[in-house]
Order: sequence, then structure tokens, then C-alpha cells
Amino acid sequence: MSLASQDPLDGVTTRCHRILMTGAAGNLGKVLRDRLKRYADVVRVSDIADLGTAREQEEVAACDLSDPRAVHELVAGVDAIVHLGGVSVERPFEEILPANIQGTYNLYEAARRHGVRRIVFASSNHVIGYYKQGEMLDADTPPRPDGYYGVSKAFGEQLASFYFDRHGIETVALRIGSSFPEAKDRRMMVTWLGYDDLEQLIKRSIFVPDVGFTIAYGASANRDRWWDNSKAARLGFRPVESSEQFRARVESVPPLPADDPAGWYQGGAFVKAGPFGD
Ligand code: NAI
Ligand code: 15L
Repeated sequence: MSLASQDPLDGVTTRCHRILMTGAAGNLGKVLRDRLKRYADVVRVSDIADLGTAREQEEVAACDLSDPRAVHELVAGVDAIVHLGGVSVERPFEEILPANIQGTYNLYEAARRHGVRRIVFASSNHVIGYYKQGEMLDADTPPRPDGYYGVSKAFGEQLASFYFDRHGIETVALRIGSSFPEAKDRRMMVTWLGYDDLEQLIKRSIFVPDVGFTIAYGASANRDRWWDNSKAARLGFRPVESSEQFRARVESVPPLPADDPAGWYQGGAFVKAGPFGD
């Protein structure tokens, strides 16, 4: 078998004892809540929002990520963390700061103190949202955030890079495109990430050895691409889903007017959100 076709997970055990997932009450948390049980004896699910009672193989832990003591307790005894929690859209900086910036710092600090070795950080395409649609980017492309939310995800990536260099905590930062049941518009035809591909990415991000600090884009095998994942080849991510199944419906609606910036930039309508509170 040639090196290029070798799967980095060949011979690797894709199961550990306990995975913590923050943001478990959110859209992607709901998708992954049961799926993560394939990879751990126990999944500790956490959110500031209600998660209901613990299901089989689960521990439920309510936690506000902006509270350092609560986060310290939350992280005790886990082998890996899937960090989805936080504000997931463009909002005033005062809302982004505690959840995304302080919250991600609290999580990495708790991981350091408890000796957690691997974090999967749900970053976002909004880190590079001000690049033009159609421009091909890769993991080394400098950030060009399209709002406070994108800035907070760029902060999370840099924090993760620092915690690897200083403390050896490995992170895969996933610049997720649009992970929803369907691609809803022309932009999402390019940015869409199906849930099976999302699961594959998360699994690889937890278990592929020696990832160091890696940035990977989260998009399915869509016809058109803006993101080149070759610099994240270590993960061996091979998407199998495609947005093509949604094309007829998406293209039955007229495109955005030529003067709408939501149609110019990779971040889409996020470039039009805010300023807030004027
Ligand atoms: P979501 O908004 O549905 O879920 C986020 C969860 O975080 C919510 O359940 C919320 O209660 C929780 N949360 C917010 N503030 C918190 C705090 N202070 N303490 C504890 N929990 C808090 O978002 P979704 O779509 O599930 O996304 C999950 C992650 O993936 C987010 O970090 C988001 O930024 C990222 N992402 C998602 C994309 C997508 O297409 N769904 C695309 C790019 C990134
Ligand atoms: C994100 O980062 C958001 O969390 C999600 O709700 C979508 O807006 C997605 O990006 C997107 O760009 O489609």
C-alpha cells in the first residue's frame, strides 16, 4: 500500500474511557451526543442550557464556561475534550467575551491542570470570513475574521497553538463550514458539512496520533471548494457526503443581488451583522 493511501487510524484504537463534550445542548451537540458513545466508555455532556437526564453511558454536567472553578471541576478525569460550547453566531462583544474568549481560556487552563492531552476545538469559517468567495485558502492562510465571533475563534486557535507549544496539549481546530441537515443557499453549497463527515472529522481529531496543533477545514466533498485541506493531511479526512443533492432546490431561488456583500465574502451574511448598540 502506498503511503498516500495509508489511513493514519490504521492500527489505532478509536476508543477511550471518557470524552467531555461542551455545548452538548446545541445543534451539533445534539447530533454528536449519541454518536460519541462509539468512541468512549463514558461521554460527559455539558452545557449552560438544560440537557435533560443522563442517558446510558453518559454523565451530565451543567457548567457555565465563563466560570473558571466550574470548568476546572468539569474537566477532571477526562481523556479528551470536544469543545463546541459558546456563542455560535455574531453577537455583541460583551456576549462573546465571557463565553468564547474567557470560556476557551478556562477550558485550556483546566486541561493543563488535569493533564488532558487532546482537545478538538470547534473553530469556524468566520475566522477567514473576509476572504472573497472563490479564493482558495489553506491552513496557513492568515485569519481575516468577519466579526467579533470570528475574532473569538481566531483567539481560540492561537490559544490552542500556544498550549501545544508550551504545554504539549494537542488540538485540532476545525474551521467548520456550515453543518446543518441541508445546504440552504448558494454559499452553503460550498461550505456544507454533512453530519457523517462531521463525525468522521471529530473521530479523527480525537484519535489520529501526533496532530500537534492542526487547523482543518470542515466541508464535505462538495462540487465547488474554497478550502484546501492538504496541510491537514495528517488527519486522513476523506469526506463522503456532498451538497449536490441540494443543488436543484438551492438554484430554484434567484441568487443574491450583485451589490449584496453577503454574496461576495466567504463569511456570507455575517459580514453584515452589527455594529451593535449604536
Ligand atoms: P449552538 O449555538 O447550537 O450550540 C452552542 C452551545 O453552547 C449552546 O447549547 C449553548 O447553550 C452553549 N453555550 C453558550 N454559551 C455558553 C457558556 N457560557 N457556557 C456553556 N455553554 C454555553 O451551535 P452549534 O451549531 O451546535 O455549533 C457548535 C460549535 O461549532 C460552536 O462552537 C460553533 O461556533 C461551531 N461552529 C458551528 C457551525 C455549524 O455549522 N453548526 C459552523 C462553524 C462553527
Ligand atoms: C458558524 O460558525 C455558525 O456557528 C453556524 O451557525 C453557521 O452560521 C455557520 O458558521 C456558517 O457559516 O454557515
